[in-house]
Amino acid sequence: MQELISFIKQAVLQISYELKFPDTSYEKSQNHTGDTQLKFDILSDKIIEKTLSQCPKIKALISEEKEEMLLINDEAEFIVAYDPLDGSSLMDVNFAIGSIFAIYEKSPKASNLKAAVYSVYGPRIELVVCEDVACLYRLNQKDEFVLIKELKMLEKGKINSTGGTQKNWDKKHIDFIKALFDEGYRLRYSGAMVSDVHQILLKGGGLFSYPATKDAPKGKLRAFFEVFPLAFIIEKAGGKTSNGENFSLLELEFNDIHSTTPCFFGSNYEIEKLLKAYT
Ligand code: AFP
Repeated sequence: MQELISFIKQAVLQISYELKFPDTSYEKSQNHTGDTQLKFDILSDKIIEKTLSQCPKIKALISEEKEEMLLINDEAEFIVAYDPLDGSSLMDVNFAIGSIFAIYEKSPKASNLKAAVYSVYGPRIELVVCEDVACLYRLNQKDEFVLIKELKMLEKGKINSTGGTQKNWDKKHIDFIKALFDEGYRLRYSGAMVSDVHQILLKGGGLFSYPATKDAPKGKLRAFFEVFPLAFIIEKAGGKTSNGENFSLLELEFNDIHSTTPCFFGSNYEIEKLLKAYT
């Protein structure tokens, strides 16, 4: 696993170099889900594909930017699903964005997740790597990722980060979010899931949610490369997750690699409150 993670670090480092002087324009074509792609989305995808293809441990790659899984080495054991540039619509405003990686053994299923990694390209380059515990690393001047600390969620947080178009929320979500604000929670939402969840993890608590909405009844965020890896990290750090009905996002199963799900990530208090409000 360490060898595989070192390839991910190389790809992250390369993307972080390219981000210093990026082309922030859009391609004329669209991807398979009909999204107009940034040139930088495609560049990040190419960097990750090229770097990870050299890792002998990787059987296949699943990219948010590609319709099909890419087979690399049938004999190898791990499948890496990745979002090359999460929050790319924030590139023009120079907010923090990131890359997310889920490492599955044998086949892509939440129960086969062995590790998850994400990077944050902000004022600093940070990496969270999680096998059994979630560890924060920072890039130093020698281009090395230096371990800073283990990350742990507290029992309860203070921030509330919720996505989706509010006019399309249903009443139970409106009431639940209002109840958190009435209790004193403060709004924190950038529009890059990786940065918003990173904030909750670093502050030790709070809630990130992207609910089912009238226009997106199955949510917006993608299970295999966004939701599962971040749920794995939050739960290993002592937090909780749910889709609004169950006790963990990691219980969910999907056949389509581009499936989406409503999702909630937080500390114990907020997820218990969610389950009482929702069920
Ligand atoms: P992009 O990568 O296309 O910018 O999408 C980002 C994202 O998938 C996730 O990072 C955000 O939490 C979510 O979309 C924001 O969506 P809303 O703009 O609907 O809140």
